[in-house]
Amino acid sequence: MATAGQARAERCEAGPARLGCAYSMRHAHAGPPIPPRRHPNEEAIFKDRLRRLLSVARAHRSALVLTHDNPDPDAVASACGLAFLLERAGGLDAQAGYGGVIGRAENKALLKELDLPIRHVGRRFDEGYDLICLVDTQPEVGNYSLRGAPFPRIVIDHHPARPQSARATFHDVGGPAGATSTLITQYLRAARLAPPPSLATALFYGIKTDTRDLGRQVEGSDIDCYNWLFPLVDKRALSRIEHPLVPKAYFSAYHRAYERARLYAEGQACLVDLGEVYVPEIVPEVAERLVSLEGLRFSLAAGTFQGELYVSLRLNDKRKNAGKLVRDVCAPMGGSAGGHGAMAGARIPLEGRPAAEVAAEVFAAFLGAWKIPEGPGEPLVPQA
Ligand SMILES: [Mn+2]
Repeated sequence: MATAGQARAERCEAGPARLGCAYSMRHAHAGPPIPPRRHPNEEAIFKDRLRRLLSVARAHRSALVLTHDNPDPDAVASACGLAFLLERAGGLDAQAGYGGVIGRAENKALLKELDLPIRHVGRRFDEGYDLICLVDTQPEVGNYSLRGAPFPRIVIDHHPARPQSARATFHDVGGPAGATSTLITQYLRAARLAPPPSLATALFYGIKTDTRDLGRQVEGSDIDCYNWLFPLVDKRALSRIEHPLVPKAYFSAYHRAYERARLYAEGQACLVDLGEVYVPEIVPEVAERLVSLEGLRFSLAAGTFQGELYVSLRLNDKRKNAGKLVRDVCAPMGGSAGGHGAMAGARIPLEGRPAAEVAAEVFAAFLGAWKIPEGPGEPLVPQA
């Protein structure tokens, strides 16, 4: 005999339109729920992919697992995860590496709290490695160090597939997955390898941040891997990562961001040139913060660090693709760009040009993409 609870659950599943269920009604605008499970064939698919990945890897001794410069948590976690997999399942020596800087307080805390075995690599390639792997980016994007290194043999990335990636002996690109950490977790699961708490925490945090707490560009596999990792996560460390201490410069940067931010087209766009920034990662962070403004279609932040202009775009507008937009605007200006649906970024070498001039050029191009006229805009915060 069905209990009252079961009956209620059945009514909810039957749909709000016919039977009325307050919760379903309230969330009806959110679209169909994403099933928190993997595709039925996913286990078999990743077993097969793992076999092919390892057969490529095992022909080598020593791997460098590289990710994009100024890596975010998903990039760091994926690099450490693939290095772990290659060591444990492939029997290779493997080192995770990145270029650029890790500046954002949460990301610094990620490395420090978990003591992750990832190393900063110089621009010159160390000949000691005989296998180059690339995660969370693809060869064509060009946003990683060691450009003189051999073409990566293994490429794993959830961003849309680029044609050049097919040149890698093993490539798993384009997902669908909200995070590269999800793909790496699936390989670990296929290999029956339980990650140690520090790696599990990093992968979990990678999925959490790239999908904005499973709320943006999320797939069933992300939710499934998030749940699988959860019991392995070091919760105290995670809490310290998510609530880090920040330097004074952080508050100045935000102060300047709010002061300089300009609204266009009656608040549909918010653009800000932060000028010189203390770490490049403050640029995407500010873009991410500003996109939460009511009624906004996109936010765009720019900032200068060590002779390069960093640009970050965030969209609420589902009709446009951030990755494509940023590539279209920044590539002709000599920039390297990466990103996907709702978030993307680029860095453009200034080559002696004034940063403000290049930023203005970039802003004009993005406003043009939305057919918004250029101009000074309205201040986000009324000036005293
Ligand atoms: Mn990612």
